Amino acid sequence: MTASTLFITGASSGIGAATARAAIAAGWNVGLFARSGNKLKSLSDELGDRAMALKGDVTSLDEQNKALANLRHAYGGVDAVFANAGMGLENPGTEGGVPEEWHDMVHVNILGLLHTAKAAIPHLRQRKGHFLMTGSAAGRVHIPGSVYGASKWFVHGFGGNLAEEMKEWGGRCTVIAPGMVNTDFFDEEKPDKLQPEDVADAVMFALNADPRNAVREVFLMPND
Ligand code: NJP
Repeated sequence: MTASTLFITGASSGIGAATARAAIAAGWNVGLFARSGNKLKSLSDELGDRAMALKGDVTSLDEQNKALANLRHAYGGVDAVFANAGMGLENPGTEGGVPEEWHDMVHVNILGLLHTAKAAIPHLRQRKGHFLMTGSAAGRVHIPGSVYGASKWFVHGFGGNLAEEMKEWGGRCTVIAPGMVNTDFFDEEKPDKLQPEDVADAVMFALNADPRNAVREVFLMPND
């Protein structure tokens, strides 16, 4: 049987890189998309022939269209896409927030996700495929003044709407919503929080569910 193929944005570190490792272990091909070409190269070297480094920026629809076309050319099609690229803010809150930082974050967390979906759907439609996106615990509760959290509320709202759209042709859509995860997202280590492998497990759970079962959201929290 031909291996299925997963495109991952934000694959150069943290949750995206852990998911790439889990998917390879489960027999998938993976396309690794992020801006850091050197990190993608070393990860694809580690993962072998079933991994492809695809350097690009999620804020560019064109770069994602090209990456997905290259991935399809290499492996014959794209069965699943994990829209995981995202960034936080140095300056939290609304009164204390910095508009230039909001601008960059909205372009990655919101418009980048929309571009990933726009680029991915034509591929996924051909295979009744699966679109997953990284939301957040911060997209499920209200946090005082959090603009980052509000960007993840967008992810959760869009995820539900996209699930309804994809259902029309048999596709599935899942929001992966973790609490704090020990990744480069933070400047210091978070050993007591979730590990990126825990989130990768959640992605694989949703991907592996029987096709009759559309897992709409996986919400996971550190048990500390
Ligand atoms: O963090 P990190 P995570 N174009 O910093 C990429 C969400 N989340 O794994 O481009 C393309 O290791 C960046 O790659 P590069 C969070 O909001 C986290 O924790 O090379 N890619 C890197 O691969 C985010 O959505 C926590 O710099 C771009 C990746 O994004 C997702 O989890 C909790 C890009 C970030 O990896 C993965 O973050 C939660 C661009 N323009 C949700 N900009 C948590 N860690 O606690 C960034 O609820 N990337």
